[in-house]
Amino acid sequence: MFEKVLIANRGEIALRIHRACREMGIRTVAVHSEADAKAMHVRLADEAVCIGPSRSTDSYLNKSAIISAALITGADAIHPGFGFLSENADFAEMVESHGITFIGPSAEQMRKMGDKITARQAAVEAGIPVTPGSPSLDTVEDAKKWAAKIGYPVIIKAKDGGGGKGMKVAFSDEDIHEAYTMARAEAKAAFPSDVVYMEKYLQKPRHIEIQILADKFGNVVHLGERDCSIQRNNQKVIEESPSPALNQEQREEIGEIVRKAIAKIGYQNAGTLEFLFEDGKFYFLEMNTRLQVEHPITEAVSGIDIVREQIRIASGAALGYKQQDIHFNGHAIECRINAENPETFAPCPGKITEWHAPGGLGVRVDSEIYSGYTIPPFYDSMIAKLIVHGQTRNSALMRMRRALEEFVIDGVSTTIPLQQDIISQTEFIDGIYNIHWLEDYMRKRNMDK
Ligand code: MV4
Repeated sequence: MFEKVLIANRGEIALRIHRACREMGIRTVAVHSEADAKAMHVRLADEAVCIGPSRSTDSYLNKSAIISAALITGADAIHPGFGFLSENADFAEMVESHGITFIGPSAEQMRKMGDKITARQAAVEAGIPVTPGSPSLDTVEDAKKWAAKIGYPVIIKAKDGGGGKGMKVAFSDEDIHEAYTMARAEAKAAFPSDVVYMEKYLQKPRHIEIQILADKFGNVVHLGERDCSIQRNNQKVIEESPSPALNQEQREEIGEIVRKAIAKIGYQNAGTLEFLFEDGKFYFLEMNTRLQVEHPITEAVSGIDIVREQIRIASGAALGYKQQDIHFNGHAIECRINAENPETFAPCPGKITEWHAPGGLGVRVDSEIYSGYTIPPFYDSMIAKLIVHGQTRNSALMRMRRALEEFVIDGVSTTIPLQQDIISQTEFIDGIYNIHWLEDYMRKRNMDK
C-alpha cells in the first residue's frame, strides 16, 4: 500500500481524496496554485507544495511542476481527481516513467477507451449496444452515403469533441452539407483533430451512465447507474441513482453486459460508461476513464467508497468482493451548488461571509468552503455538492428539499434557488424527464417572466 499520495487537483475533490487517504493511513501531499494557498485540503494535508500562479495552465495543468512536487516530497502515487490532467494519457505515462503510480487506468487504456471512435469500436466488439453510426467521414459524399444508410435524423460529432461542442444535427439531405462542414470547421478550430463521424440522432433520450470498478486480476463489478439527464449547456445540474426510468430487469441486463465487456477489454481501475437511453434501449456514447463529479450518489446507494477502491486497485490489491456481494440500497440525489447568478449563470466569485451546511441522517456535503473563504475567479464555479440518501426516491426528494432550505451561503449568489425550483416541478417529481427537459423548462419559465 502507498505511504504517500499526491493529490493533483483542487476544490471539493481534492478534499474528498485527502479524506480517503487519511482513513487509509496514507499521508497526503497537496499541490496548489497561489490562489489556493488557503484551501481546506492544503491546510489538512501532511505536506503542501505551491506549484505555480493562479492560472490552471501554469499550475494544475503543469505536468512537470506536479511531477517535480511528487519527486521532491517522495510521493509514491498521484491521484488526478477529475478534469485537469485526469484523462491526459501523456501525463499518466510521464508519472509512471518517473516510478510513481498513476491512480487510474494505464495510459494505453486511457487512449483506447477515452477516444470516442476507438471506444465505440471496442464497445461493438465487446457486445455493448451503440447507436447506428459511421466510421470517420472524409467528405460530404461520405456523410450523404452514411446518412442514407443510418436514416435521418443524424448527428455529426467531432472525434475529439466534448461538452456538446462540434456536434451538428441533420434532418434531411438539405441539411447534411452544412452540418458536415460546420462540424468539421468547429472541430478544426476547437480540438486537436477535425475528424468527424456520424450517429443516428436520438431526439428525446435520457443520459444514463454505469459505474464500474476493475482490479488488476480481471475482477470487474458495476455499481449501478446514475441518471444525469438534468443538465443545461452540457453541464450536469442534478444527478440521481438509481434512474427512475429503469426497471430491475433493465438494470441487471445492462450492468451484466458492461461488466463482461470491461473484463474482456481489460480496463483497470474506476470508469464510467455513458449511454443514451430511449424507448427502453441503451446506446453507448463514450467512456470516462476517471472518477466523476457525481460519484457520491453511487457511494450512497452501494456503500462502496470509490476513491478508496481506486487507490487499493492502483496499489495492486484485489477487489475482494464479487458482483453478488454488492447490494443497492435506497435512492440518492445530488444537487451541484455553483457560485453563479441563478438567472444568468455568470460565475460569481467572492468572499463567503456566512456558511452553514445542512446535516442530519442521509445528508452529505462535499465542499472546501468555510466561512471567510474567498472563492477565486480562476476556476470552475462549482463550490459544493449536496448529496442526500433516502430509502425511497420520495424520501430522498423530501430530504433534498429540507437540506436545500437549511443551506446558508452568504456573500455570493448560488444556484440553490434553481435547485429548489427544479425539485418542486411535477415532471421532476414524477421522474419523467429527458436531456432536454431543463432547458425547455427554463425557456418556458423565462418566457412567462
Ligand atoms: C447524442 C445525442 C443524441 N443522439 N448522440 C452531447 C455531448 C456528448 N456527451 C454527446 N451528446 C449527445 N449525443 C446521439 N446519437 C444527444 C446528445 C446531447 C446530450 C447527451 C447527454 C447529455 C446531455 C446532452 C445535451 C445535448 C445533446
